[in-house]
Amino acid sequence: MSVLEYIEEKVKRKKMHMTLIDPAEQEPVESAKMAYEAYLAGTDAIMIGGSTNLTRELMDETILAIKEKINLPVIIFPSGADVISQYADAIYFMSLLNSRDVNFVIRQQVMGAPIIKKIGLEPIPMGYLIIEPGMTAGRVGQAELIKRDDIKTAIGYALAAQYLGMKLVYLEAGSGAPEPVPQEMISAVKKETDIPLIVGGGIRTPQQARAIVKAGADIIVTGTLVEEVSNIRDSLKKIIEAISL
Ligand code: 1GP
Repeated sequence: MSVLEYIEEKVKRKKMHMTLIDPAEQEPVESAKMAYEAYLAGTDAIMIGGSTNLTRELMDETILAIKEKINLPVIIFPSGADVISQYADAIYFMSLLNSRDVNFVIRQQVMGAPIIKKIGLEPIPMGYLIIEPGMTAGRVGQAELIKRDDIKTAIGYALAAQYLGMKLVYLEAGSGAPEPVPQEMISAVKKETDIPLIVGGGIRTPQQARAIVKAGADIIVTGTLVEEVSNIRDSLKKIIEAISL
């Protein structure tokens, strides 16, 4: 089964949780420990990526360390073509649709595609949309941020992603955002589109996670949480329980 099939099958039955690990934040062995705790808490997949200070070597070492410990899908969440590792199970082949910089819309993808083909990695086409405040991803990705109350624009981008053939759409408030993407935007986008909806950025509490899936998100992503809490397993368990209710 491909990783996309795994996702498509799971979202038919339940809300999914993915754990984002930034390899630049800690040593590979520490990243692997975090992934293991997330696995024990019941996360469905590990996403690997970050906006700054990443190298392919660090990606390789981190993914290998994680794969040694757990059997969950490891998906690259790339910042560019230079971080593509052959050791992952899949890569989000994503376009930052609301970037002003063509580099993030298509050029990095043009550079990455032949590498992905050569190493036989599974590409998962995804439309990536950055909503205010966007944080580092918004700045680095030169995003023309979608305003938090501009639901029409969010729907337009999400539908465009679907009509371009992308299999997933991701509403991103930015890692560490003070507030997640507004529920009204999530429910409107879910209502108007037919592809699984991922929501991430600023999700810290079980209450927020629950409100986001109730609004219509199929998959939630948490990253900062696992870096900040003392007990990853307990904290993530509470989030995962909240989205399973
Ligand atoms: C960032 O959406 C992810 O790309 C996760 O955000 O770090 O705020 O959980 P957090």
